Amino acid sequence: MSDNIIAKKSTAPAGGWGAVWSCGQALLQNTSLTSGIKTVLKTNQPDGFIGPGVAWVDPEKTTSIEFCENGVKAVAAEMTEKRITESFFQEYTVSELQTFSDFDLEDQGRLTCPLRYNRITDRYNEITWAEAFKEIGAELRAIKDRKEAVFYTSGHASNEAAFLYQLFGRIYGTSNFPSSSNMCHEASGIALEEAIGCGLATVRLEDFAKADAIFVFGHNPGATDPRMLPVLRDATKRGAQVVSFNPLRERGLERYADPKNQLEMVRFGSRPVASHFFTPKLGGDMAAVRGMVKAILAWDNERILTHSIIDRVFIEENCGGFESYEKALELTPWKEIEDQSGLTRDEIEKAALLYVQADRPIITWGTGISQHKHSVATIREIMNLLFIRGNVGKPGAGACPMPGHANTQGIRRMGITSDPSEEFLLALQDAFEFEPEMHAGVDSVEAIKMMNEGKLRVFMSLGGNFTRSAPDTGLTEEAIRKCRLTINIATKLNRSHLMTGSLSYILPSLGRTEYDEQRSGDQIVTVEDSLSKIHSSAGVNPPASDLLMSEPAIIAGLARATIGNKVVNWTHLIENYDRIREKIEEVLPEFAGFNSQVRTPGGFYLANPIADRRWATKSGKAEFSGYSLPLATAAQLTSKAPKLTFTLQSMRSNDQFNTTIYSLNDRYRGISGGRKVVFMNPIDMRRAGVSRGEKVDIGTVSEDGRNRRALDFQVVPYDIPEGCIASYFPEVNVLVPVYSTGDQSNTPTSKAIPVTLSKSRRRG
Ligand SMILES: Nc1nc2c(c(=O)[nH]1)N[C@H]1C(S)=C(S)[C@@H](COP(=O)(O)OP(=O)(O)OC[C@H]3O[C@@H](n4cnc5c(=O)[nH]c(N)nc54)[C@H](O)[C@@H]3O)O[C@H]1N2
Ligand SMILES: Nc1nc2c(c(=O)[nH]1)N[C@H]1C(S)=C(S)[C@@H](COP(=O)(O)OP(=O)(O)OC[C@H]3O[C@@H](n4cnc5c(=O)[nH]c(N)nc54)[C@H](O)[C@@H]3O)O[C@H]1N2
Ligand SMILES: [Mo]
Repeated sequence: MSDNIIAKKSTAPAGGWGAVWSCGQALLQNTSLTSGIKTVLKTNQPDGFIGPGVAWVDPEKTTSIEFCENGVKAVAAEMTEKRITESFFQEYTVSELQTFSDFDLEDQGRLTCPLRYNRITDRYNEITWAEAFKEIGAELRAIKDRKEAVFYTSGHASNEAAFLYQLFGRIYGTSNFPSSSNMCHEASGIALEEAIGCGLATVRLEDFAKADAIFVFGHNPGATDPRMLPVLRDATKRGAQVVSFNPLRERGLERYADPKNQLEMVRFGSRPVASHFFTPKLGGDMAAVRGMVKAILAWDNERILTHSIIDRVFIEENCGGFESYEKALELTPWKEIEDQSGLTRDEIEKAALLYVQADRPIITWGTGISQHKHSVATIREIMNLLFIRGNVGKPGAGACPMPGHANTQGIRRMGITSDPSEEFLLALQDAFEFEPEMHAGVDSVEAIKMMNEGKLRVFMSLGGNFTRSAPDTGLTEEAIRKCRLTINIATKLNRSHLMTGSLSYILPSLGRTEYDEQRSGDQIVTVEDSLSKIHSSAGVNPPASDLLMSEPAIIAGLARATIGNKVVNWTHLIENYDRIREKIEEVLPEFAGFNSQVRTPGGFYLANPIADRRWATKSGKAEFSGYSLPLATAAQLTSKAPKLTFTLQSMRSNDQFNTTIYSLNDRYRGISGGRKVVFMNPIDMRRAGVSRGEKVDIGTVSEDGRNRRALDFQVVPYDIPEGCIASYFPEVNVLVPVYSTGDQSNTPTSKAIPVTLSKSRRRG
């Protein structure tokens, strides 16, 4: 793809013809329109498969085609008619492939056969599955200290695959199970666990229909959760308030045209989505929310309204820590709140009023909240705001983190974590009669550090694109290359596969859209959406190649070759995935009746203890938190640093799914033809002496002496708070320092990177 960037303000609504056109393009690029549409119609339907990459699904609506731009593009990408065969690897060495763009790598099409890297020729060669399993098994067995192996998982994997994967790893003897969740919504799980004893959304889909206010913090559903737009728009239609907290006024929250609404489409109509926009500085949300609570408590004390606006009964009966929280509020002056949030007291009070006027508010949040240093504290503050009016565990109200991958929540439940509960490990021990390693393993960031120190020697990846999704691209690539053995289970070629260890393998798997036939017949797999509903998924297309194996079958093959069939009869399990689900049920009681439930059309909900206000915290109460505001958010550094410093956030366009780039356009933000752009406030542009269209180099303000630079980014003037700038993930991951992570969550601070800008030296 060429790089001729045009930046023009966009006025089109989210969804609408833009979405239809963009989906048509994606289908045509990859496959024929007829077969594409046929498959798309099966996405998220009861007898179909769960779209690759949507965590917010609603297959209950069986009468209408749930239109999801994300889903269509992911399906089109997976259905591509392009194939990579061995001749491709005969043509290019791995070093040559490294000069390909990420888009061009994935654009080669589906992987079709197992591949082994040959260091001498610097090429991948085709091998048989039997060879692959035998060689990898022998290598893994030869490693004495099993804790030197890392099993990474992308949030895309099914429950069945994830469960087998961690089981294999734990029997093998490691506890290193980093995942994409470590870089995504880790902070949400931790904060919710601490606050209410359950790290998941407290609401279900039906609650959104009852809510009279929906607060959307740091989330861009127009691009990243299009399925949420009709829900928000319906809320607006019935008079509910939709309130956005985001440094950017995202198009998808401004206007939306429903591609399913024929009248609207014919008339080129659209409707507003959010009713109110607050634009805090990056990292300023904790201060903003604290200000809201401070205002509400003050109104309550002054008896401004006739009735109490604090639910003291709820607090008394359910909560701990309210007094110390009140002290923390007193100790936070308005000046600090205004400085840090970038919002005025008036604005914050307006938001507070919207909140108290609602009887049933839901607060949702995205990675704009979860990828900061003080994310856990910020989410706890959001919970404080909900608690003061008893807005948790009541219909139509509650908290809802919005993680993105189709099964982020499910893989965690299946045990993909380096620090599982003792209860989980003991249940696993009972069900399979082995002794799992009880010590915590490494998460994604720790894995990078330890691989770099030469302390980890095996990196296996179930999906994902670690070297692009992880922080500090250069350092992460070096880290992977230091490994003795790397194994990638994947559908398409990506850059991570080119970062080879001494020995490297690529194992090609079936995609979600394809039939998965095992000994007992066609199989289904399951995923869990972010509202704790389990959906089954069955492919509808023939596999891209006869040589592909399913993810569960690949894991079983590797496990059998490494640790044999003694502890677990992998061959037996894989013949019929119901047997895997029986084992899941044995380990996780919430899955009682899994195999019959899974065949219920529309899926089934796992129990939500919060609905009955059962708080599984240590104290048995819902806990207020009393953190002080962070000493400085990155945006505040700008005034103190010697050189003009900005806070950079890395975000997504609607035409990418994480590291997979579908096109160089971001139609909602008016960008076409390239992604190396940096969005800036015109006042900051003047300060920095740069003009529209000019190219700049971005450099991280380094704390470890390492030089991190991203070159040649085109400046785009934009409505964004001063001191804050924005660019795209993964292009700017080179700038995200591995040492800068969230307190407790250890998630890279991808939404707050302190950087400086300089004019690019190269011309053109
Ligand atoms: N099309 C598409 N859909 C996707 C994905 C994709 O890559 N492409 N990825 C999937 C995944 S894995 C995930 S986790 C989700 C991610 O979904 P989002 O969380 O919506 O993803 P981002 O694009 O990173 O957007 C972050 C949003 O937060 C805002 N923001 C950044 N920092 C702050 C802050 O400090 N405060 C506030 N209030 N706002 C802030 C940004 O302006 C932006 O609107 O999307 C999922 N869906
Ligand atoms: N700077 C910055 N970094 C970020 C973020 C950010 O906002 N800013 N966001 C973070 C977030 S929220 C996340 S979730 C992570 C994502 O991190 P990852 O999960 O590691 O990355 P993805 O791009 O989702 O992985 C895509 C790859 O998965 C493979 N794949 C797709 N479908 C399948 C399948 O069916 N089976 C198999 N085996 N493989 C498949 C394809 O080969 C594709 O290249 O990135 C994080 N990194
Ligand atoms: Mo994510």
